[in-house]
Amino acid sequence: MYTQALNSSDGDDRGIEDAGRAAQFQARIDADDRIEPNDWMPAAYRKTLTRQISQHAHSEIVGMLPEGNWITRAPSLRRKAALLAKVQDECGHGLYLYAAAETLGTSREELVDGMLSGKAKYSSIFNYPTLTWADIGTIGWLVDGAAIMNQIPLCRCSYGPYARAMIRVCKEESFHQRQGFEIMVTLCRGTAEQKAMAQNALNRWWWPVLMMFGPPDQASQHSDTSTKWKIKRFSNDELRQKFVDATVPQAEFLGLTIPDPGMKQNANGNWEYSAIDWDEFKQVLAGNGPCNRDRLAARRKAHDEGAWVREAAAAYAEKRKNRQLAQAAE
Ligand code: BYC
Repeated sequence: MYTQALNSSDGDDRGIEDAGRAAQFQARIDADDRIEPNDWMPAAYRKTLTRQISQHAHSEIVGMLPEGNWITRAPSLRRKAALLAKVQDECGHGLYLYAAAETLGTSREELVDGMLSGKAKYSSIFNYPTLTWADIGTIGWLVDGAAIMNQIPLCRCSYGPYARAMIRVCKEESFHQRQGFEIMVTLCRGTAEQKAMAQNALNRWWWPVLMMFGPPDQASQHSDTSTKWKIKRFSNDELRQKFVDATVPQAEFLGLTIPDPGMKQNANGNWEYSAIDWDEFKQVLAGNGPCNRDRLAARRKAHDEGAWVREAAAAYAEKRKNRQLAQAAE
C-alpha cells in the first residue's frame, strides 16, 4: 500500500551507486538530516533498513504469541484487560513497522512471505515458552525493558518513517514495561510460592534477554555500516551493558537474584556479567530454539486463515476504483 506513493523506480538511481551522490548522502547523515522515502539513498542503506525494520515488524507480530498464550488464564479481570491491550499494541507496532518498511519499496506481501518462509529473522527471544503467569511479568519487565533500551535511540534513526514509528512504539513499550514490573512486584510481595515462581521465570529469561541485543560487537556484521548511517547510535554491547546496569537495582528492589553468580560491579559502577552462551543464540537463530517451529506454524496458520480478509479487501478496493473511474468519466 505505502509503496504506491513512492517515485517510480524507472529512471531513478536505485541500485546505481555514484560516488558524488553517496558523498552528499553521507554529508546529510553527518548533519543529522532525516532521510525520507523519495530521497536518493545508497542501495545498501535501503537494503539494510528493509532488513532491520521488517525483522523488527516480524518480532512484534511473533511477539504476540507467547503473551497471547496467557490471555485466557490471566488471574483477574484487570490483568486480562491490561494483557489484551498490550498484545494489541504489539500488533499495532508490527503494522506501523511494516508500513515504514514498505516506504523503502518492498511490498507488505514480500515482507511477510520472508518471515513465513523462514528466510527473514525475528527476535530470538520469542522462541522461548511462557510456562507460568510470572513469565508474563518477566516479559514486560525484561523483554520490554530491553526493547525500550534498544528502541529509544532508534527514535533518532536517520530514516524518517522508522524514527517516527519508534516514538509511538516507545511510549507504548514504557507502559508495557511498567505493567510487567507491577506483576513482578505483586508476585514478590505475595506468598513464598509466588515469589519462587517469579525467581524461576527470571532464571529462565535472563540469559535469552541479554541475547536480544544481538551478537557481541566484534561478531556484529552490520554494526559498522549501520553506525556510519546513524541507524544504530549505540553498539549491541553498549546497549546490553546499559540494560544490565539499569536492571540490577530493579532485581534488588524485587528481592530476586539474577542467575549469574559471577556478576560484579566494577570501579566505573558497571555490572560485569559472565560469558553469554552464544551457541544457544546461534541454535535459536538456526530454527532450533524451544518454540521456533510452533511460532512459525502459528503464524502460517493465521496467515492462511486470514486469506479471505485479504481477498475481500482487494475486491472492495477494485470495486471502489471502478466506481471512482466511472464517476470521473461521467
Ligand atoms: N534475534 O550484525 P548484527 C519487542 C541477527 S520486538 C534474532 O548485530 P544488526 C517486543 C541480525 O538480524 C524486539 N536475530 O545485526 C515485541 C543479523 O542477521 P541478518 C525486536 C538477531 O541489525 C513484542 C545477525 O544476527 N527489536 O521488543 O546490526 C512483545 C547479526 O547481527 C538478533 C528489534 O528488532 C536477535 N536477538 O543488530 C514484547 C529492534 N540479534 O539480518 C517486546 C531493531 C541479531 O544479517 N533491530 N540478530 O540475517 C535492531 O536494533 C538490530 O537489528 C539488532 C541487531 C540490535 C537486533
